[in-house]
Amino acid sequence: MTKIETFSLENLLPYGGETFYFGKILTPTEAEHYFQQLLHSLDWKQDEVIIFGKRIVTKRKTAWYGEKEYEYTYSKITRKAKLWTPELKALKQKVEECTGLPFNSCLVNLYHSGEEGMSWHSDAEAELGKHPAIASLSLGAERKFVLKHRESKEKVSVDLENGSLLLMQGETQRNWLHSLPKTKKVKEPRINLTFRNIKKVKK
Ligand SMILES: O=C(O)CCC(=O)C(=O)O
Ligand SMILES: [Mn+2]
Repeated sequence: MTKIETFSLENLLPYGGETFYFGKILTPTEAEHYFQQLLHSLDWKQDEVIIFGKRIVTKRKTAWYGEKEYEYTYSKITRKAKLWTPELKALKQKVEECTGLPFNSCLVNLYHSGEEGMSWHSDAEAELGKHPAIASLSLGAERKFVLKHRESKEKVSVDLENGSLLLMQGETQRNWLHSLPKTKKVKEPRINLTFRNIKKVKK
């Protein structure tokens, strides 16, 4: 029996991929503890992205960790992973227990408020292999997460609660985009951890 069956989870997507919402896997006390620990201990960087040829420094901060110093490229930036901190290792183990899947790296995002978000994209980098599984753990402010089918444009949304886990797998990255819309309603910060499994190491 897979973990998905054990939790009797239903696929949020009507076709073209598999995305499961596990709900809260951490207690509010654990979620608050990890939020504070990560906020103060991770090596946060502001991303520089190139949009229409212009170099823009995002307000959102990111941190990139793993079991090796993997190089990872997203939005045309390549970064070298730092090695797991004790908190990230503990969270990785928790996420592996819940999903039954292995993860060797994690991209962590810090949104200071609802004024920061992430625009439409998919996590289909070559390093992750053909059908990447991505486990997304949320801490802090509850935010809406939206998936949009590339062809039909059908949308599916889910509210990511404090301490909750979402898993995207199978064909999800190939057929669906996802985003974290900005919102004026949310004033509180949020940390999101996307655990990934790097298959091919860049030479
Ligand atoms: O913050 C989120 O929930 C989404 C993050 C995300 O899509 C990513 O890091 O690739
Ligand atoms: Mn993503």
